[in-house]
Amino acid sequence: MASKVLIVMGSDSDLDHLLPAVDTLKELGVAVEVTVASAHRSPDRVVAIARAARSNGFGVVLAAAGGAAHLAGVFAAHTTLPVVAVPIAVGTLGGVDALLSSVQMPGGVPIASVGIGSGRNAGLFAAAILGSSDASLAERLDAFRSRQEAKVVDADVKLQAKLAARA
Ligand code: RP5
Repeated sequence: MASKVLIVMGSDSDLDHLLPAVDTLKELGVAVEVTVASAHRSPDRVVAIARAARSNGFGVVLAAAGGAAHLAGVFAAHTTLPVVAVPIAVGTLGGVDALLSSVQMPGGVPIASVGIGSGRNAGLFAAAILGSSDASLAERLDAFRSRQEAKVVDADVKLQAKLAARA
């Protein structure tokens, strides 16, 4: 069963935005690998990685790029694995350019996209995709949601105490 997540970044300068995805996937016990490949600076490398991704055991790809981001779309052109874009904020347009490049793919080779710089959500979404055919991972995702919910409840308890102290 394909159980690994591949994170491909257009530049090593994108890494900080992807670390939350790496950390989240590790927390969920999902194997993840990160590599750099640029659709315009190293197009042959992107094609080679994309074509080998499925046979290398990957089930989902997160493709992060900034500017006129085309990495996710180019990657998806060379694999039928699900590809999720992570638009990165660089330059004068603050990531809106990368977001629109990601969500406005012409018909035929779809990709999904998370929000600008949303590495954590990208990791969670990749886990959800793999979890759709992995009951054990689905259970870990349920446990993650429960921990997350408990933090909200805990925050509310503290908030109520703080407000009561002001009265
Ligand atoms: C994109 O250009 C990369 O994904 C990065 O977000 C942006 C800037 O790259 P560097 O100039 O920092 O290498 O292709």
